[in-house]
Amino acid sequence: MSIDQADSASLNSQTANSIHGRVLVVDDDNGILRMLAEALPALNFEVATHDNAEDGLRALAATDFDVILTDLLMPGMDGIQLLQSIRQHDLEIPVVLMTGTPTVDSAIQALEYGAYRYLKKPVRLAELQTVLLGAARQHKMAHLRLAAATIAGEAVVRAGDLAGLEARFGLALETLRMDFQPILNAKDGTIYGYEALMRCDEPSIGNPGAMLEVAERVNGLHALGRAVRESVVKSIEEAEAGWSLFVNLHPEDLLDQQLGSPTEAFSKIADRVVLEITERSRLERIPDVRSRIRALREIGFRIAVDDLGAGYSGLASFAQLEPEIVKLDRSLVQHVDSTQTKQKLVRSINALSRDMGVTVVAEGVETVAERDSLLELGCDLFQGFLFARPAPPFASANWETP
Ligand code: G
Ligand code: MN
Repeated sequence: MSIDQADSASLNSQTANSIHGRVLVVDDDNGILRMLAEALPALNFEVATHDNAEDGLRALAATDFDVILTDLLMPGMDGIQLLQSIRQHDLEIPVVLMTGTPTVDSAIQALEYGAYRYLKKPVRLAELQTVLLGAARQHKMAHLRLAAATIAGEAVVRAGDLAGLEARFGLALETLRMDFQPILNAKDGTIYGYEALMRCDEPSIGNPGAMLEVAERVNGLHALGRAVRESVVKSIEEAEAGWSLFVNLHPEDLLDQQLGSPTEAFSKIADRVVLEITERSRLERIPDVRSRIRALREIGFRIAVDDLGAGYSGLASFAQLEPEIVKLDRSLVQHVDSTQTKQKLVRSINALSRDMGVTVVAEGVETVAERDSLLELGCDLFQGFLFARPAPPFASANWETP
């Protein structure tokens, strides 16, 4: 079966802007295919239907889609096998699985291969609409991130001479403290919160990147993460009640049982904290990212994707994290006032983020021209040397030109 002729004809009469996305539906139940071929265009989705996975794959090879909606149990290739085979060449396209007989095993497999959602049949149309709209937006965001990544440059931090690493790491931990850099509200320049940035007195470990690299080599990432969180807890006493504190997480921290446990003092300040996870990090080594993030969110933490555009990992980290906040990478911010490609991209990211209820932080803002351009493009929050450098807690910031 190919694209339903009647449906594509009726779609062509609509304007391109009103289409949320193109959905590929695969299900061996022709009744469901007919129903969706009629219902989805009415909800402004283009739709192609196939009654087996092999034909679905062929259609996918020939045409771009934004979302795949597939049945789980089908004769021949089933939904999980279809998902697996899609993931061999496309890590981003959202795949929604439907099944009348959900099992724990198939749900686990679905997540493992990066399914977007797992829905129980009969699926209500309103629910399907919400899921498909969310999925189509994720797919658009994936494209924007890819475009952003091509603008971004990568700076790899090296720790230098690695002799005596453990001793140096020990000293770094002992002298660890946090500097804080303000994040300002675009609407009035008041303080929204501060990002905590680690500092230490070990001269050979001059920046957070080097510190993380050393910690990684000596197996000290959990120790470092705990020290950072302890330090933030101490500082929060000096912070005004309305401020949020942004704390950088290493993916490895997600594996530390202490993070989010009721015994850790950090959990008690969860509703004041935004956990930043950088897009540079690889999340695929962390099993069950979604449920770990969900658990943190349930305690009250908010999640931010840091350095958006810098490390397009192609691994759907944005979709996995469903962040409340995104922080545009500095490479998008730098010279944005004079670079049209960046302006277009930032404007699109802001518009899509607004649709998704996501707050956008422009970070690394250094000039008034960049600030004014980003304001006009619709960023919500601002951070950068223009307003304040990272400093011991909690210095004020200049919204107006210093
Ligand atoms: O990756 P992450 O967003 O966590 O990095 C924050 C880093 O960016 C900190 O080391 C901070 O000192 C630095 N930083 C903050 N504002 C600016 C800025 O305006 N310009 C530059 N070059 N770096 C900045
Ligand atoms: Mn950060």
